Amino acid sequence: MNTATKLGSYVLGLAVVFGGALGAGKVVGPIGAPPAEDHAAMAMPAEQAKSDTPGGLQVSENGYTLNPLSTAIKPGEPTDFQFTVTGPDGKPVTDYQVEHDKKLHFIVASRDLTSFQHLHPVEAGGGVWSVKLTLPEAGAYRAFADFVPSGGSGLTLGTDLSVAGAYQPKALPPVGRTATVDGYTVTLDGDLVPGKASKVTLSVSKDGKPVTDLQPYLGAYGHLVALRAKDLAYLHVHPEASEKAGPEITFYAEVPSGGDYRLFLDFQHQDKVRTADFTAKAAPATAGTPATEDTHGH
Ligand SMILES: [Cu+2]
Repeated sequence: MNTATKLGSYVLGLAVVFGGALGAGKVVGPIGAPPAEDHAAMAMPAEQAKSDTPGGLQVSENGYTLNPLSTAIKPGEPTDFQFTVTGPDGKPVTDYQVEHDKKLHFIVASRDLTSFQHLHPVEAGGGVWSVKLTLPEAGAYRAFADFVPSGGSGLTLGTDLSVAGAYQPKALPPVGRTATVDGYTVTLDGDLVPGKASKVTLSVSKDGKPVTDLQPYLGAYGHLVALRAKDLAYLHVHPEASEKAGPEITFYAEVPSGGDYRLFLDFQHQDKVRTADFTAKAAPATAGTPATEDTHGH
């Protein structure tokens, strides 16, 4: 991060602090200000330095490469999927930093963004990761490995997976603010604004009643993954540290461009992890776009 960016973040950070102190709902940063990273920095000190290219678009980055060892995957059949991540020395990486309770997070989504899984492979020795993977239907999938090599910065590498068979691509689900899963209703508040850490609040209810006893999952009450439609760019979404077990879970999502995104929220209640999914549209970036309006107050 260069000095100008640091200074910009610092100034914007002050603006956010002052906005909060005055109870202002809207904070307008200087035109052309860099994205605010302050919330993320506070919540997750070990978070990687921000790079301009979104994660997940490359199979190899900074000398690290994702190598699938399993290729033949049949629709609907569990596969012992194995892979390695090789480092700059060409050898499988065996030393990882724990992030969100795990050394490596493994996300698999269908290319049409209608199927999503967040899995945690186990180490099979020698830097080989192993996970039981079932891809529901024939088609094209993208797998992401999200990890921090010890002594390095965080990376998300992506690789395509193919499942042979007749394939019917599905249209992107329509933009919406309500998702239902297993009798739970999850509502989405807040808007994605390109280049800004946008506050996004998800509220969980069941049978019309707010859920206030969410269980911590991977060290937080919810985990959110955002994937950009069309290229499946994988976005870091930072949870806001919270002692409250629902019904609201707050995140700061920073999207790099306008357009459609798929949001996948993992939350745990009554010992089961469920995923609520949404399609959200980010408005195209315009000069002087205000930061996300805070409709909930502090
Ligand atoms: Cu994970």
